[in-house]
Formats: sequence, C-alpha cells, structure tokens
Amino acid sequence: MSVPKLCLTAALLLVSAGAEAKPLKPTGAEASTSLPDDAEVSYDVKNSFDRKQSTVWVEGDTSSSGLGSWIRYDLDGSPVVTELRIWNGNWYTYDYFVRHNRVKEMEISFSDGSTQTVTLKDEMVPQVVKIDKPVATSFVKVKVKGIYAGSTFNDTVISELIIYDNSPAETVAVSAVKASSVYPSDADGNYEPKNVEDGVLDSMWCEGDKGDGTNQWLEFAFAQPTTVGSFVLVNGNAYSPAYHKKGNRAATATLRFSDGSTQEVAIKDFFLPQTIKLTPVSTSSVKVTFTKAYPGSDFNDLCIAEASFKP
Ligand SMILES: [Ca+2]
Ligand SMILES: [Ca+2]
Repeated sequence: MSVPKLCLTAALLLVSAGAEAKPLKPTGAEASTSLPDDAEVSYDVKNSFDRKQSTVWVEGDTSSSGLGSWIRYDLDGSPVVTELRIWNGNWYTYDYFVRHNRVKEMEISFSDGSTQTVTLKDEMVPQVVKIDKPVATSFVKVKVKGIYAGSTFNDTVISELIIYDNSPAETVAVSAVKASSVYPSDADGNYEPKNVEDGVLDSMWCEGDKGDGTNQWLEFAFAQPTTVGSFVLVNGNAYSPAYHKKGNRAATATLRFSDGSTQEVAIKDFFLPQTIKLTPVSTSSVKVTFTKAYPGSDFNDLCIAEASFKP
C-alpha cells in the first residue's frame, strides 16, 4: 500500500488471548540498555509496549549481539500473569525484520523469583507464550538468552510485548474473522482481517475491492452465542492522526446478527477507540457491512485497525 510504518500481523496467530485473559497496561518499563534515538526514530523501551508493532525497542549494547539484554515491565499491583504475546524482531518492514537480530531464547522471570525459558520462532508473526506456572507478580522481566542473527545489524529488537493476566476478558471471544476482500500483502506486511483483533493499532484489515469500501464487510464468529451490547472500533489506520487521514475510514455500517436482525450504526472519523452502543442482542456472529466511507487523501481503500464486541 506504499505506506511506511504499516507493518501488519500475519494471519497465523494461533491463539486468541481475548477469550479468557485480559491485557495489562504496565506502569512503566526499564531496559538494560537502549540504542540512542537518532534524529527521527526512537528505540526506547517505551516503544515495546505502545501497542504499535512498527515502533521498536533496540538494545544498545554495542559490544555484543544483545545477549543478556533485558526489559522489565512493572505492573500495577501483583496480577497473576498467564500469557505474553510477543512481536519479536523489528516489524517496521519485512526488510528490517531480516536485517536486525531476533530473539531466539528468552528467559521470563517474575517477582517471586520463578523463571521460564522459551524458544521463540524466527517468524514475523505474533507469538503467544503461555506461562507454565502463573504467579502473582509485580513485574515481568524478559532477558535475551539467544538470538537469530540479522543480515545487517548486530542489534536485537523487540517490537511489541503484551502481558495478559487471568482476569476475564472484557470483549466477546471471537473464533474467526472473515472479510469480503483483502488488500494484497506488500513490503510493510499484510492486511488480513485477523489484524482487527490483535490489540495493536498499526495493524489493520484493508479491503481489496475496486471501490471505496462501500458494501465491503467483516464477519465475526463467536466461540459461543453471547449477548452483545456494544461495538468497539478503531477506525482506519491508527498509527497516527496523519496516517489516519491517508486511507478511507468507515462512516456507517449495518450489523447483521445470527437471528437475521440488523442495526445501523454511525462511526466517527476518529483515530482512537470508539464504543458504539447497540440494542443488546444474543447472537453467535456479527456481519459488519460498511455502507459509507470517509475518503482518504492518498488511498481509496477502507481500513479498520481494531474491532471487538462487548456484552
Ligand atoms: Ca511497539
Ligand atoms: Ca490491529
């Protein structure tokens, strides 16, 4: 799509964490080292938990490949951490992913002193790590114990890491997402419908039809019939307000439920999450057909960054 900083998640996410776990917002993070910012780009540890896959932490140990480097995420209280989801390596583009080191072995440690070492895949897909013995912990520390070598740079990179605890998810568990059409993958990544439920703002579904997105649709199948009372949406490309304006955004949609009933909704032209109230309905699926789009300045393709339903 010729838009930099759009790298997207692949459709290979095996486990939907939304079913039984809730993502946590760390109160802060510290890294062993970070590559100094250059004129335009930050490599600070804060980039590893900003919900953007195209912003990255790069360790700053210039004397090594990054072995022994670590990040410690401080948590609010002592939640029982059950799962991590990791965007390993540099997701800025496919090219950057290959050129920088990726983490191979990662040691995960908790405030009670327990540790777990995992081997990550050398793939540009979000990786789900289940914690073997979940414990109440005030922090999660991840340490680089092994790497996959980059082709150009001897620095190890983590693009994003989301920590989940054992609280019930706030959103309805989705078993599958389908779309009417998909924009073809490019150097930045893919535009698969799965991207609307990965929790990151700069991965998205984009339709691949000739038109402006009118009559294109996303269909969500739920793990079990459930009552939905609101539709939570991040419209367009939510990387930044400027990128948000480049592509088409949804303006109105018709939601069709498994009992055949429909509801029309208006969607704000807004790059932050918005919650759209529905008349509560029990359903096993929702088909969202977009019926009008706000025009983008650069691309005539409708994109949706995130979409979910709440009871
Ligand atoms: Ca990031
Ligand atoms: Ca997303």
